[in-house]
Amino acid sequence: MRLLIATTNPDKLREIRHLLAHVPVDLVSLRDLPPFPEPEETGTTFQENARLKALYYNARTRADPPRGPRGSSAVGCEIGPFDYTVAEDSGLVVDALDGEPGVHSARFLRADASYPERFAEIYRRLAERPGRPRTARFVCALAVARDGRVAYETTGVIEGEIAAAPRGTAGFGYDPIFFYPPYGSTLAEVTEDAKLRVAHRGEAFRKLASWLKEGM
Ligand code: ITT
Repeated sequence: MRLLIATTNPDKLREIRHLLAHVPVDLVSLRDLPPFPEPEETGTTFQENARLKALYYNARTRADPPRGPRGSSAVGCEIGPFDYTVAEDSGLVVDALDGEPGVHSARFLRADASYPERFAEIYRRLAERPGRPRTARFVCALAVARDGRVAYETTGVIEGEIAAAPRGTAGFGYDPIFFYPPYGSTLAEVTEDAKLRVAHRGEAFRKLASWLKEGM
């Protein structure tokens, strides 16, 4: 079985390979293919964006791609088809910031902002709202497309708090400011294994692994 993992994010991809290592599938990622134009992530929810990405990349890698207005085929069909196209949309939801950065996590502040700059902006906004709870969560919405339709979808969530200050160098993205109370540390202070046991992407891809195995 060939799966297209439709992400351009190398950190997500490393975690996904780790999570699906025990499933007998060939994983191909967008990083293994010639560059595609990326779809605009216009959804207002993680789930909408996950579906949008899964369907977009599925259409572009089908054996019988939809025809354009002048009969031209969608690009990229020569490197498909895949049995399934798997996309995920994820991000950090901070309650005191009314859910921000949320679906804008990858582009929060500016598309080219560094994570330390983003952390500083989050702390600046939190300081403007003293007394609000520090609760936050990471969400991962996953969608699987096949033959132009969504064949499976699920989500994973991890609940935590915004740390008093960034800590740790493991993981990626917002991990240094995500404090996970049961570990007494941020997700950037634990191993990848420990993170994935409890985190959003771990939950979502373990459910995907069970679904794939049921169909084998
Ligand atoms: P693709 O759309 O190509 O998959 P992306 O990075 O643009 O890559 P998203 O739109 O889903 O993906 O944005 C996800 C962002 O959320 C990611 O870039 C991080 O900033 C943040 N994020 C998601 N999961 C995370 C995690 O496990 N740890 C830390 N930050 C995370």
